[in-house]
Amino acid sequence: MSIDTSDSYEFDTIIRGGTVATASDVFRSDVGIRDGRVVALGEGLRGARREIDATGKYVLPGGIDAHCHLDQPKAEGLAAAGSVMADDFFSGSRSAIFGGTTTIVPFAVQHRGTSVVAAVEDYHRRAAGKAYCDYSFHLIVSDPTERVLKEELPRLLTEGYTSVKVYMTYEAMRISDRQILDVLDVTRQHGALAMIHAENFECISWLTEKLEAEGKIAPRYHADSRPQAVEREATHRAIALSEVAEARLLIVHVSGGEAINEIRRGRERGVPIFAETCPQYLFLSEEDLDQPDFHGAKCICSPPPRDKGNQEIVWRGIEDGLFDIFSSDHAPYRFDEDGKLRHGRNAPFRKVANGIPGLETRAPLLFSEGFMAGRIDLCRFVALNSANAAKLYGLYPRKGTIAIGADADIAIWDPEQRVTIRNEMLHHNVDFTPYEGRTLQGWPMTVMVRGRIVCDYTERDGVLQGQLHGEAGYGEFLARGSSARDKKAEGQTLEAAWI
Ligand code: DUC
Ligand code: ZN
Ligand code: ZN
Repeated sequence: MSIDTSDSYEFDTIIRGGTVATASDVFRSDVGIRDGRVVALGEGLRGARREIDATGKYVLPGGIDAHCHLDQPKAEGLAAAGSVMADDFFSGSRSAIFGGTTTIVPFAVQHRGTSVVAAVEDYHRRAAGKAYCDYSFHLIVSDPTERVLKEELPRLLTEGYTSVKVYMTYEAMRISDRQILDVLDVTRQHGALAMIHAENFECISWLTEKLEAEGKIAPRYHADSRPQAVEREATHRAIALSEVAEARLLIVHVSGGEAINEIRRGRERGVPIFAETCPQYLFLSEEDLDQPDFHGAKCICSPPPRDKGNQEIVWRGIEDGLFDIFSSDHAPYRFDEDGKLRHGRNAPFRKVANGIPGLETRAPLLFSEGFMAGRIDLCRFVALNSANAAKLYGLYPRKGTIAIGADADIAIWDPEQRVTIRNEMLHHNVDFTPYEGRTLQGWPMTVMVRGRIVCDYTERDGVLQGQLHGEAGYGEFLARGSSARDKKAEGQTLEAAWI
């Protein structure tokens, strides 16, 4: 990097000589940045206070992790009740930037008997002054009262909280089909997007009781309590509800082939369904739940990781456009008494907090095993890593692309870096990563949020050393617009629907 101290310069920064990619194009270009935005693209740009040499590197939009849980207050009736989330906005956003992610969208959660507006206010307090990157909130509605449906949601949806998650399972969070229809009706009217956790609650509780009666309580039985049929049925029902309500719906954390088939069928009927998957469904399997000394609990998440065959099916959905977005579902519980071990090392799987960490490893895993391994091209990587989330959640084109006028949220990836993931190199507050020891090809070496370098890496003796340059509190809250247009015709990708 070089810095010119003279006063007259056209750009604050030029990123020189890299290969720039968006969700639609890959081109050689310098990137000129002024006042936090991209203001020029082209070769031979001159006149910047600071230049970054990106020769041999990929200059990509910063990642958007549109499904992560940070500093969520506890609710009774969840496996996590009593467990404490290890990451707040401070450590969570710090971890995000070191993995090339520059926008995060966690959840403001309404618990039963409380107000959604109050949940949003509480969540703003939790985020204030702490974030290293920009952030927005999805809403979670667990109690869709008349007041919520008629007053709170209409107000919040127009104030920039344009996505609402509902649950079909978890005692404390689930709402009925009728209530889901009510929520979908409100999101449709406001051009917002509903998100759904699709698993059949009755099946899970029936199976869990049966397994417990047979003494099958170890972490590996978590997978048996939530087989694919449980997810398939709920996915089918969720799609039918979306069809009936004529409302767009995103199925979050899709884990395997059976739910995927339902999504394909729904789309063939023209239902406006969007789909998300997560690294755990590409890189973990039910075997990871079967580690000794209760270590399998580290990989308990819902839906559970499936078998290797399903990993391949999920990869196909990554490759062929079935999946619109790729999120971490970061749910940070330490392997200690505050987290996964809250009820001890012999606790039944039912009592173990659900969730795994992944904010920092999400984008590098997809870059390495998707793009570098030749499964997807760079445009598809950008689409899954950031552009589609920006479009779906009303942040595009401010976020999710490198274009004139866009925020200069940029990650400069070095495809030559070979990095073995170790928890000690990560910046979250969780004491493990499920990807420990996995070697990746490529890493985001310099990360910018609105034109400011928030972190970068140097290499010493073959090991990457991360440096934090950003400040907690630099990250801004993003009020969002309404989401991208419907997927109109069957088989149409989000990219095509956007044009
Ligand atoms: N499942 C969820 O639905 N949310 C958080 C983590 C998890 O495993
Ligand atoms: Zn969920
Ligand atoms: Zn989640």
